[in-house]
Amino acid sequence: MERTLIIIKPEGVQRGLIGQILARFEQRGLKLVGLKMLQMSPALAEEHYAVHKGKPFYTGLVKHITSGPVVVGVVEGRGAIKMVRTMMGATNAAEAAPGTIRGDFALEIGYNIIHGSDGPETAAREISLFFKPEELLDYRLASESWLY
Ligand code: RTP
Ligand code: MG
Repeated sequence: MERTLIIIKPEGVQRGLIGQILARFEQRGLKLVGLKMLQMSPALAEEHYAVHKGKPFYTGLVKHITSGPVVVGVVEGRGAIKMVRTMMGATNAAEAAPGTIRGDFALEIGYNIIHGSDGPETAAREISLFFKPEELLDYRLASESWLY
């Protein structure tokens, strides 16, 4: 099983999309093993987006992600990293396919609603930035035997 980090960005929280976004992952059969609401500090945001440091959008990105509460979760399932990325849709929401989270709820690259880790190393790093090991739950859903 694979684990990946998701963040419902401030615009997703402000627009009342938390439930709908989490429902998509649950309905697909992915399992939430960690979930919390917080407002990111500039230091945490800079660490999280360190790979983008120096890019023209970096300052605005950090300012935006720290501007209000976010929902941070860890999603588990077979191939969860790629599956979540597919369900998110293209980074530029204007080009995201209908049926994806960005394609259904967003218009702009800078307000694209959701973050998802982009690979196994990134996922491990990002999960450890936001969650202590004891905040991640190891449990089995009754439905799992009907999914796998
Ligand atoms: P994310 O990290 O949020 O899951 O999104 P991503 O992998 O699809 O996109 P990434 O290239 O990692 O960029 C991180 C976030 O920065 C904002 N961005 N703005 N104005 C721009 O050209 C630009 N490029 C990226 C987006 O909000 C993107 O999600
Ligand atoms: Mg990214």
